[in-house]
Amino acid sequence: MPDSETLSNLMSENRRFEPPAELAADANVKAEAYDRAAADRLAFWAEAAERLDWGQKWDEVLDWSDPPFAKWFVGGTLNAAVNCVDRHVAAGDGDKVALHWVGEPEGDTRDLTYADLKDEVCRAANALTELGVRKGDRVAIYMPMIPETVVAMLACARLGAPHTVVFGGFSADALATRIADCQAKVVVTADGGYRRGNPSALKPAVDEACEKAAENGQTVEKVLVVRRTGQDLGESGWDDDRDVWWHDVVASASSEHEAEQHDSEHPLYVMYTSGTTGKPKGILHTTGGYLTGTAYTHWSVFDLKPGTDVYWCTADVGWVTGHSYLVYGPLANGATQVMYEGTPDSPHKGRWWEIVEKYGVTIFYTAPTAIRTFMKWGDEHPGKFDLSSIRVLGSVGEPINPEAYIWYRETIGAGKVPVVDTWWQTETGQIMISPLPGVTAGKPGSAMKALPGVSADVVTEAGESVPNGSGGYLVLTEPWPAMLRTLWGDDERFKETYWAKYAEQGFYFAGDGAKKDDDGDLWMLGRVDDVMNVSGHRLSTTEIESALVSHPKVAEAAVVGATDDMTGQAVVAFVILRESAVEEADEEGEGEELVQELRQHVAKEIGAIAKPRQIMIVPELPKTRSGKIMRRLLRDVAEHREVGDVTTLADSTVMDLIKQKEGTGA
Ligand code: 6R9
Repeated sequence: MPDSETLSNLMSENRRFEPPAELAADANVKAEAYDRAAADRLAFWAEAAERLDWGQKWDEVLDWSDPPFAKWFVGGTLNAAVNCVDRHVAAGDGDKVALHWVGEPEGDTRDLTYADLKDEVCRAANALTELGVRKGDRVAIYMPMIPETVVAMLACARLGAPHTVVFGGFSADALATRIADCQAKVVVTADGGYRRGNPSALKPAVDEACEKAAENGQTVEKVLVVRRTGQDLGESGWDDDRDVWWHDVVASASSEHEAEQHDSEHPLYVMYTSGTTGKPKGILHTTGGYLTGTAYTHWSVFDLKPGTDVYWCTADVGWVTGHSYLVYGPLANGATQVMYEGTPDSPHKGRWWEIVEKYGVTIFYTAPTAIRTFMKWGDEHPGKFDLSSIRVLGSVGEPINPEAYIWYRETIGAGKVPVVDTWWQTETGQIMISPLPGVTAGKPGSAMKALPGVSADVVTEAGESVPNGSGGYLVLTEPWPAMLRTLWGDDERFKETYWAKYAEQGFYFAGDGAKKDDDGDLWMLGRVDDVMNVSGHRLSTTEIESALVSHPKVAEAAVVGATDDMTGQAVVAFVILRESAVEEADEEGEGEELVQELRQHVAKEIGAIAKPRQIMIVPELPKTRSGKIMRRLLRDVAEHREVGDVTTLADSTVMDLIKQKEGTGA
């Protein structure tokens, strides 16, 4: 839980921003939606589901007879890819641009209309079928931000083969674990993608991952490879029996493909996310409810006008935001959107704003960590471009601090564009708590309140609703359409993680702290468990600790998330070396080389995002008498504070030893 100082700083924020009159007058969703949804929640979601094309209409909106296992739109059938693509073509929007794709190298762009997208998805669906993919099979996707990534996801959805997209920045080990856990038999990848002006390889990591997955009992039968960079394929090269080029098998496939209508509860995808243990959780999303939840919230929260808006979500497809608000929500709504491959500073720090100007982006959705980075880079970069097309700004991934909110509104939004701070999770699938741009008088730093049809509360340890002005745990009190259905292959962990804490009340425990202000509006306060949030990405302390301990020189490790101006939280690790390594480290002069080696090791095991900002080599870790590491004390050290109460430590001198070391191994 955040300290009381943070809380009172937030609570003294009292600026309000009314929605612009014009936007309010023409808004997709008006204030009455809250009352209508409250009066009959299921009727409200049934109406939202009417936004989609169904093969067979459902018999029952929600089956909650076996909680926490929900079934939405029971008996209904639909095809997610048809809803995202074919139906727009059928409705006469085939020539409308679905994706303005922008590659990182300047001038490398492609526009795909809905008709183009339909042809590509059908070809890919035929090619995947040819490669042996059948309904129900799992397909792993490990790709850069290119149109083929979206095509591959939709082709899987079309076939009813759940995809699991693994972020291209993750390591071969992380990919292998995911392939093995969901038993993927096909992997879709690319030779590489562009990052910071250079080609960055992906295929060699897939080769390594396939080998590792095989050791864990999962044989990948086919690897489908998009040629993006044309770079060398690395040592392992090309396996003629296993590897096939996308341009060989997809380009030659037929663009006719008859789509099957799948059951509303048919699995759509598995997305892995960090939990409080070392093993990532495979969040399972299904079809009808997920598509209803993402399409409705994309339309309502961003006030999408599909005929005129140009929407841009900067998230990578490897995260849930890319799934819900780059692929499924926007495409189900027939939006025209921008998709950008590279980093915001390639080749210059105004690249994003140049893209906004070029395509006339009207709705822009990004993360606080990016906003803070732009603040640091200076107003001159956005200042060079015309951003006047923007009419709605969104934020996601972590709490947005009032300073960043105000900068976003002032500098990117010309001091008048509403900012929607959207709270949700991989598990919730859809935005849950957010202002509505045409309804809400926004408060900088507050996600405000649950959307129509969503029920959230802040409760005490005992599950009682806290009064206004108090903080507690964020819970969701009623099921919602895009909710996760279970953890892949682990119903027990699903129940234990999300539903056990408030089993009596039947609440979903989100793992976040929150506070209600005097008006009852919600302020998110970050995770209450051992999950860190670094640049909007979830990382588990345990997972990084396990990675460190897997290094032969490390005996024990403790990881904490320390407050960081730029990334929200940063990873700080405390490491005890094995005896043999201690002597070596001393010889090498305070172990600087070893620290670098350990940082690299974490990058290799998990991915560069997990690399600790700082590693301190310490002689002991602070533990309670029952052997629990007291991370609170380590956080004090990491954040350069006076160390708090040490009386529950088994050995109270440990903190003195650690303090002595502070700064030496950083
Ligand atoms: C969509 C996404 C989920 C965790 C969540 C919370 C944090 C996300 C937030 C926010 C405050 C917001 N979070 N949005 N905190 N305000 N607007 O980020 O999913 O990667 O699963 O992370 O992120 O802590 O529990 P995911």
